[in-house]
Amino acid sequence: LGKPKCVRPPSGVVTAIDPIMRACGGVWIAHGSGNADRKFVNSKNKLGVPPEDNRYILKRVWLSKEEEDGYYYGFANEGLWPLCHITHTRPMFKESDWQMYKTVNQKFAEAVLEELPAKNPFVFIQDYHFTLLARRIKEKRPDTTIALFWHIPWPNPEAFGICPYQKEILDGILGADLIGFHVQYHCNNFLDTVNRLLEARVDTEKFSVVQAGKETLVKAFPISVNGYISGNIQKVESSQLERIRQEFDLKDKIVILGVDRIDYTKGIIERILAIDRFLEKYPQYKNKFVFIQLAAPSRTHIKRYHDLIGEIDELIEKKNWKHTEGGWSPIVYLKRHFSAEEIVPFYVLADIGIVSSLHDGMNLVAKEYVASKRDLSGALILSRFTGAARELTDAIAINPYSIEEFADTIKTTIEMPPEEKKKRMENMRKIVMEHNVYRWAGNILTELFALKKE
Ligand code: ADQ
Repeated sequence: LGKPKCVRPPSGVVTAIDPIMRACGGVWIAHGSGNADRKFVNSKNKLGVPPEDNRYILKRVWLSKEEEDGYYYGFANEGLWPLCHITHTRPMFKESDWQMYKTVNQKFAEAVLEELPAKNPFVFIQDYHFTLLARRIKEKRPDTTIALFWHIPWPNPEAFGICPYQKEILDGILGADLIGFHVQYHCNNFLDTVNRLLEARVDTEKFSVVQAGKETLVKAFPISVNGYISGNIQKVESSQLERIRQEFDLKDKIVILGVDRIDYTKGIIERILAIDRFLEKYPQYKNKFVFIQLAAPSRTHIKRYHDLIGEIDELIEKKNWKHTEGGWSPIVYLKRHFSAEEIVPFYVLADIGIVSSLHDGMNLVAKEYVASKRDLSGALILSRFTGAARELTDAIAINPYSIEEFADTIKTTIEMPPEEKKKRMENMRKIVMEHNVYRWAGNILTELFALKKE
């Protein structure tokens, strides 16, 4: 309907990899899931991106509806995603999904093999959708050097051990020469899992796995955002801020913000319950703040996600009704996809950013919020169960499962002395600016090239 629009998906992987591809060039091979994607490729299924200034090539792999269902919605997102996140959502393993997952991994392997140069090929695989890809590529082209980055947590061996296809998955992953996780803890879990479930030698000094004479290095590379480094900083006009203030009646109000893909791992329900409890305990804050939640629906064909959208709608409606007073309601819920340019003014406005994931590999929203605070204003409330919490130790840490603690933390954060907030923000900004996503990619690629030389 209407004119096709180029949309960047609300995904941490895209946020992180796109700037790297823009800087380095190359070919990114990915599923074309947009409904106008077929219109914008050449006869080789390729196109230059971004559309206005082609910096790299996107090669599309087309999946049938059955393939997308079994591989993406089924095995990857109903199986592996809940398996790796400890959120008490039961993983579902269906044999038919697994078969489709294998088929699609093979299809991607073929798409990669077609692109490999004759000499010294390097491949960088992203995420849990492609556990079998490295092995499939190596079978045909053993001279390829391969890194795999795992963007989500890796569970302990007991948790992983319920997966019926554990051995094939581990063996597939170990086709890579280098495996990256966000934090050391996930590396340790991975090595423990391999040690327990496979016949392979784990070298606990080098942090590597040796299997059939081939070594795979396992290392932590905490991912990041582009750091809004100079030249890349988006200028936010004060008129833009004023417009948002007027639209949502924010004048003289404390602004609290959440920005998420709608996913049960992100702790959105817990956040609403904490706002509710905060108002019950500290009614003096009625009419003094507004909590804005930007939320992009995602994976909506999966029942758990579909149900969650309904649960959040209902809960917000209920809590707003409970606390509404003279035209004021505590929660503004904007349920749609926002472009990066649209999100930044909200970050700039927010006095408090909340990231309350129940479990999260890293969480880039936390880092985007910090990166946007050029004037050192604001404060970040951050779940202990995110990878980001290991680096951003100046955030105000919460356990999102404890609604009581969460509610009290909102109050403490509002009342925290401005100098302390400023100091904390300054420290966090140093970390995000220095350890930006270019450094992340640089570290992985340096490691990978060194392996090749060996
Ligand atoms: P995600 O689970 O997608 O990523 P996250 O790292 O928070 O989570 O990234 C989300 C991205 O989507 C951010 O760039 C954010 O700005 C954007 N976004 C959020 N809400 C949006 C909305 N309403 N509209 C548009 N965009 C929106 C996975 C892992 C994370 C890990 C990343 C990168 O789950 O733990 O940090 O990969 O490795």
